[in-house]
Amino acid sequence: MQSEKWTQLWLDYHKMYDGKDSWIIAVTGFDKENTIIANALKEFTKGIEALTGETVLGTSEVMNALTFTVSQNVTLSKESYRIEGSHDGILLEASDENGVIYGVFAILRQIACGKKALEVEEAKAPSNPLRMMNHWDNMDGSIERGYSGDSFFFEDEEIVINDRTTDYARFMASIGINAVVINNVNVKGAASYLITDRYFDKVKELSDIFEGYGIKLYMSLNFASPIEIGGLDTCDPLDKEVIAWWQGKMKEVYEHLPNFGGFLVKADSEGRPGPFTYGRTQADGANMLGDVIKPYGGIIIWRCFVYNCTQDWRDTKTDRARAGYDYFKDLDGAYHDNVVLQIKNGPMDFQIREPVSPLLGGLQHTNQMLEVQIAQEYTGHQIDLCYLIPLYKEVLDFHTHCCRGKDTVADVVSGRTMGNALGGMAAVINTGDDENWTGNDLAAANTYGFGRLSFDTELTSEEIAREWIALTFNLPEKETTLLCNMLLGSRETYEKYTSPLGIGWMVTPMGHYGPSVDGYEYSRWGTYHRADHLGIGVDRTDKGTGYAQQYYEENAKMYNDPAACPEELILFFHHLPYTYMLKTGKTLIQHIYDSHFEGEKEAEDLSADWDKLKNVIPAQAFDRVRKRFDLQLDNAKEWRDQVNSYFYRKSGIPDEKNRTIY
Ligand code: GCW
Repeated sequence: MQSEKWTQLWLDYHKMYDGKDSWIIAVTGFDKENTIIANALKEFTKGIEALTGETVLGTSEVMNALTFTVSQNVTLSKESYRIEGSHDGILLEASDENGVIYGVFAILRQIACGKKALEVEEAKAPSNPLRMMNHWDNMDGSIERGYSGDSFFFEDEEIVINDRTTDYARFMASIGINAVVINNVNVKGAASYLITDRYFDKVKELSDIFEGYGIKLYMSLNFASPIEIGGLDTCDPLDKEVIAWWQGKMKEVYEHLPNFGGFLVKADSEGRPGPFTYGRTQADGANMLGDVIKPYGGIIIWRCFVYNCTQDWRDTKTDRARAGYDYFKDLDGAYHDNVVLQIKNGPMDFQIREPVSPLLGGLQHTNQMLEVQIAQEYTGHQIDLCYLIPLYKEVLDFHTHCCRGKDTVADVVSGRTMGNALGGMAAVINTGDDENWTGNDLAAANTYGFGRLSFDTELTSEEIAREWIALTFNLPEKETTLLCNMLLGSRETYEKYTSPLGIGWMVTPMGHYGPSVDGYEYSRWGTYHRADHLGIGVDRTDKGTGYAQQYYEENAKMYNDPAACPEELILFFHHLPYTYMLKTGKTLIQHIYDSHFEGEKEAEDLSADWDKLKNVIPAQAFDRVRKRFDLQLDNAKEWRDQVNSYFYRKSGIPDEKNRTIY
């Protein structure tokens, strides 16, 4: 059963000051009946009243009232806004409805962060055209890699729509999200029927709610639909009958869902069907779907998570990290202009630290989009604290060297590098039907942060953390700084007690929580650390798998040479002896020991810091997080001890500091 109560996350406005004014609203250029405008004004009213105690009287003429003027300004770019407070009130200018709703939330955010209503000021255009959440929600109500309860979109193969749906849409709009994929990329069973009469009415209802907040609804697609729901015996993308089937299907989809955004496709990946079965390329598959959806203005987002998942650990040449680039680089330029390739931030799979995928910017003539994972699959299951925004920032700021100037990942996916219109950022979201939406209350900082960052990639991790704390908890300065520092350091803490130096994995198979050093070492997934009694790490240099050579020269050289390789990634690129001397003057093995002891200690500190916030955090939230810190401590100890014992036993080299290794 879905929970009947839910929190308001970062829209739980706190009274910031006692305002003495009342407000009227004036709208020029926009249609007040438009649902996005109407919703934006509702949000303004609700927010101002809660934040300042001032009343919003609507449009009736009232003497001495302040005016909230919403005005269309077509010279502003798509979805952008300008807000400016003055002694008369606030002016919000935007070129379109989305700009209005983002402007309203910007006003409320600034007040919640300490400005008076009449002091608000900002002009912003979104950094990315697509700012998207990917739900891995299944129609039975479960969520793949979900750690916050069940789906609030699906239950028992039905679509669920209630007040929570609207709140979800409000939250997403408030952070600048304009696209949501409602179902898991692994499309199976009932989910294949989302594009049939069985679900159209409900999907339309959902899509209308989203539309009211400027969000386009997208769905994940089963590439084998022509077989599974169409009764054909093939889904070969070049087969005439298959193409005709898809043409009819798209027509039907858009007759029912006129505002539908398009499809996300996981093909030829981890057992999902795809064009390879028919000897066709990824471009053949993506372009066929792109062509049939084009008349309706839809887009196809095609994932690049394609790799051989039946590897043998004895084979040291096949390298999963290479796969994305190997499969997609040659086809650069072949993809049609309503197709976007969605690329995971790293070449493997959302580990705590990976190099940036060489496909990002490696493709120079193809729409591309960055995929990150807010759901903490490998980063602590929303039990352990792990603020992921610093990781996303590193990826966005990475210089691909794909060209001179404008060569960062942020440049590439925003469209600035190639001048293309389609691209952006997508995240596997971490929400579920738990009362607090994200299991760990502090994990909502990642949900919030991803949206804000996708809208404005210039924001810093700290700015985002401070905003989120102000909006969610409105803490005094000292406590804000404490919590902010807890968030900012948490990713490195997690990295230290799990699998540092870019080695990754070592997690319990299947579940992906807790240590199992050899858990994936002999399996088929291509996820090896290659530790033996002499050393550890994967040789991905020109003498090894050659992965490092997939980067442009500057980066290829840097990664190829252990002395130049950033040490936090050194074992991703190099197989090194335990006696290898790191720049810190420590041997590799000593670093492994120290890092795990330090990480565990830092987890204890985090937990103790949380206790200092007991009096300022609402009791329920405090307790929920408290329980998770206890579990995090167990986890950190377990990781520390398992990893240290394993490497002590393998290497035979004792800890210089003589600490207990079990
Ligand atoms: O990391 C893997 C996950 C799968 C997921 C897959 C993907 C949705 O373990 O659960 O499937 O990535 O990204 O497609």
